[in-house]
Amino acid sequence: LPLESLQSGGAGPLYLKLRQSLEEAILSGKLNHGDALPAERDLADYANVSRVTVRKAVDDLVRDGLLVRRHGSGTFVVRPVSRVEQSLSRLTSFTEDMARRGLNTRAEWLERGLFHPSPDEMMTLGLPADALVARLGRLRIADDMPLAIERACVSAEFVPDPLAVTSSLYSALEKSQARPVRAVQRISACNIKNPDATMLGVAVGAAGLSIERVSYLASGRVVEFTRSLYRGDTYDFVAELTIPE
Ligand code: 16G
Repeated sequence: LPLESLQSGGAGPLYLKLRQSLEEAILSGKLNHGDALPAERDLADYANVSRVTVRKAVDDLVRDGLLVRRHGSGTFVVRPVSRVEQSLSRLTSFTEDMARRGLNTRAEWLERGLFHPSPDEMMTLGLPADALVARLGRLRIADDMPLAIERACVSAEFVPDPLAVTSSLYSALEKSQARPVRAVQRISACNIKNPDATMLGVAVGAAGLSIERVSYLASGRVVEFTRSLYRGDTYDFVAELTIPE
């Protein structure tokens, strides 16, 4: 690592210079994705700076998603997911989308259970006041990179046992013959606030896409009302346009 010259070269706080050297090492491939970062003490000795300086530089890179801390095992270089290009005209599931790209998905559950619907959910799903809904709130992660926070709401008829949904919601719906065939999706820009920013590993205020999907069965009945927050720095939504008749 080209850290020897930190003390001498240029003005500015040391931790920023260290941050920049580490970032360059990551981007140039000197530090490979998945590599463990040397221990804080070793880095401090090597770069001839204090451990506080090392910690600040590393904190910065963790916040920006280049490094990840794993409890008990150290700090690692994150494999960058190049931008995800997502079609706006195909009704697919997150799990399928990522599998097609060869990425493994996992979820951190934020909420999973049966609830009385909020007025919003009741109206959108067209449910009577005494109905129950399954809420499935997840941080969605592909190959260790958190990409989105999704909060799905479906009638309990279709997902009577939310705890049995361990991976894909759409495959659970398929099992109850209720996989949607059509959806309306609304996308708007937002700034990501906490706690979402921390979960997604982005800076507070970073650009996000807030997406609402209402999906339907062939009968016209609403199946799903999902509110999602996607990272603006990783997603490109692409639609094909045609000239109106
Ligand atoms: C997508 C959908 C979401 C749906 C989920 C099902 C968007 C913005 N959202 O992420 O509405 O609930 O797929 O994925 O595309 P799953 O079957 O992997 O749970």
